[in-house]
Amino acid sequence: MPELQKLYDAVLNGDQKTAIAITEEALAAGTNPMDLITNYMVPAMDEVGKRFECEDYFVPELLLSARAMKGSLNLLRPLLAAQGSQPVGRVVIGTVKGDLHDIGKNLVGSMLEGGGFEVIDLGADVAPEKFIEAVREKGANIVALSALLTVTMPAMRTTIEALKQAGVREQVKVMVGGAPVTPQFAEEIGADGYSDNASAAVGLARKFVA
Ligand code: B12
Repeated sequence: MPELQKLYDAVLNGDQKTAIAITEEALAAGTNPMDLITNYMVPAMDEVGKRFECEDYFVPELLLSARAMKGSLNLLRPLLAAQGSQPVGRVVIGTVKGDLHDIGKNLVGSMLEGGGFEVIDLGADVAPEKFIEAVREKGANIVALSALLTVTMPAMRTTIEALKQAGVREQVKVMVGGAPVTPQFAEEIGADGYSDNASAAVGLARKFVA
C-alpha cells in the first residue's frame, strides 16, 4: 500500500507523474477512489487555492497542480461512475462564442472537479445553444462562462438571455469570470456570481449548491 500522503504532496507540488503512480498503486491495493479524492486530492487543491490567494503560488503552480490532479482523476473517473458516487453538483463550463482563450477556464474546471463537482467542459468558442443543450441533457445546476476579450464579454449577456429564452435560466446558477470581467458587469448582465480566480470559483459554486 503506498503512503497516501504522497498523493497530497504530489498534487500540492504539481507533480503529475507521482500523482498518477500513487493513484495506480492505491487502486491496485484496493483503496476506495472516493477516499483518495476526499481525503487527499481535494484538501491538496484547497491548500493550492489558499497559497494562490496569499500569493505564495501563481498561475504556473496552479496549472501544474491542476494537471497533476487531472492525471489522477482520469484514472478515478470511470471507477466513480461505476460506483454511482453522487457529485456535489453538476457544472457546464465553457468560454463564450468568439473567444478561444481556455487556460483560465480549464483551471476553473479542474478546481471545480477537485472540489467534487462533475464538470461538463464544452471547450472554447461555445455558442449559447450549446450551453442550453448541455444544461438540458446533463441536468446541470451551474453554468460557468469565461471570456478574456472585451469584444466577447457581450456574448456572456447573450448566453444568459438565451438561457432565459429557452426556459432553463431558473434551473441554473450562472457564474462568470475572465480577466476583463468585473463584479459590476456580472450584475449588469444578470449573472448570479463572479470571481476573479479559480479557487474562489469553487467557493462560489459550493455556495450555489449549499
Ligand atoms: C494566452 C493568451 C492567448 C492565447 C490563448 C491560448 C489558450 N489556449 O487559452 C492565444 C495566443 C490563442 C491568444 C489569442 C488572442 N488574444 Co490573447 N492572451 C493571452 C494572455 C497572454 C494570457 C491569458 C491567460 O491564459 N491567462 C492565465 C489565466 C489563468 O488567467 P485568466 O484567463 O484570467 O483566468 C483566471 C480568472 O480570470 C478566472 N476565470 C477565468 N475564467 C473564468 C470563468 C469563471 C466562471 C470564473 C468564476 C472565473 C474565471 O479564473 C482563472 C484562474 O484564476 C492574455 C494576457 C493576460 N495577461 O491576460 C492575452 C489577451 C487576453 N489576449 C488578447 C488578444 C487581443 C488576443 C487576440 C485578439 C490577439 C490577436 N490579435 O489575434 C487573440 C484572440 C483569439 C480569440 N478569438 O480568442 C488581449 C485581450 C485584450 C482585450 N481587452 O480584449 C490580452 C489581454 C492581451 C493584451 N494585453 O492585449 N491569446
